[in-house]
Amino acid sequence: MEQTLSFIERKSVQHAIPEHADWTVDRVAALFELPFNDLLFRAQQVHRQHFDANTIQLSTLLSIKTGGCEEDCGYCPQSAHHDAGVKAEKLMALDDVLAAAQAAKDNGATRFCMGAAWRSPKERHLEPVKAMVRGVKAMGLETCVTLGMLEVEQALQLKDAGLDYYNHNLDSAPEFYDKIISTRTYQDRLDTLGHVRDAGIHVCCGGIVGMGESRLERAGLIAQLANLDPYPESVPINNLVQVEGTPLAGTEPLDPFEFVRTIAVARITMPKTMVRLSAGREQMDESLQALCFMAGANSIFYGDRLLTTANPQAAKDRALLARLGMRTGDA
Ligand code: SAM
Ligand code: DTB
Ligand code: SF4
Repeated sequence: MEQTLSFIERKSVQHAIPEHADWTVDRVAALFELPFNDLLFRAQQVHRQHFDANTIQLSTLLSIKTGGCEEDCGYCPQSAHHDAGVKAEKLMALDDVLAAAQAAKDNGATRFCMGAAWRSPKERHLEPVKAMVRGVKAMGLETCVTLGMLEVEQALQLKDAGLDYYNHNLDSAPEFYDKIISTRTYQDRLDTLGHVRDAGIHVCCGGIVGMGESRLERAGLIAQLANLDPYPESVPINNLVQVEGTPLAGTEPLDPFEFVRTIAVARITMPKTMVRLSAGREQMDESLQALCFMAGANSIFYGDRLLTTANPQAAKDRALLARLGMRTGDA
């Protein structure tokens, strides 16, 4: 176990982290077990090798199709299987989406991510979504969509329209997954990620913590992500937003330091990825967010809403970044 190494040995380990390692669950778990300060120190070293540690990338989210989803994801207020008070809506009109993208750009975001509460997009959905991607791209924003499971043909069409990133999360370790979702498998998710990769689209893939999983299961999630070959270009780490009416409401909240550890372990195991401090910031205080930045998070969702739940006000985020002397842009 790494925490039993001497100081000198540990220092040499720090400089010997390979670029594409075989991150066994045990090796990832050993990182989680490090003393907090040692873990953060290592994460900062890795972060500073690859990024400007004072720059944060801003992505704005928009729910282009809200609610009424066929899947039964236990955390999600948009599932038709739960009664979380989210009304099912139709796909948004192009002009409204482009107006939201323009507002996000004017506010300082560099990436615009459009999310749909679908199991997978139907044939009739693809043309309107492609028009949204083309329009957002033409504004000079990076484009991202998250539409559920995707076939390779659909991925190629989105790539053609100018899609930069596809978000599709593994969500949890494989052994925890069945406790959360029954309507699609872990392998379904891996298949979609393969199709996205094959189409030449950047992969945005992460997960949720605070769902009642063990530390070993958090290590299992990170190991899965880090062993994707190549690992994702963007890794959102979500802290469960508990929504009344979803099966996971009432789960014991995660120790905040454990959340910071998860960020640090993602940074160490995926040195060049954008680690996104994602859902859950509204429930965090500013010191905790600052610790997440120290641990290697270099991207946030920026704007007053995530998909259906609240995110910190943009002005509040700007004030926080200013207090920390942090810049925005591509790190
Ligand atoms: N329906 C598509 C799908 O699931 O692939 C795209 C949208 S879905 C809402 C995107 C991601 O949001 C999920 O994979 C999950 O990681 C995250 N998410 C959903 N509800 C959440 C919650 N209550 N707290 C934290 N993350 C959540
Ligand atoms: C991701 O990993 N987190 C975002 C984005 N990808 C699409 C979504 C968070 C959703 C939080 C719950 C909600 O607002 O509905
Ligand atoms: Fe549907 Fe996505 Fe929510 Fe699951 S996470 S219920 S697939 S919108």
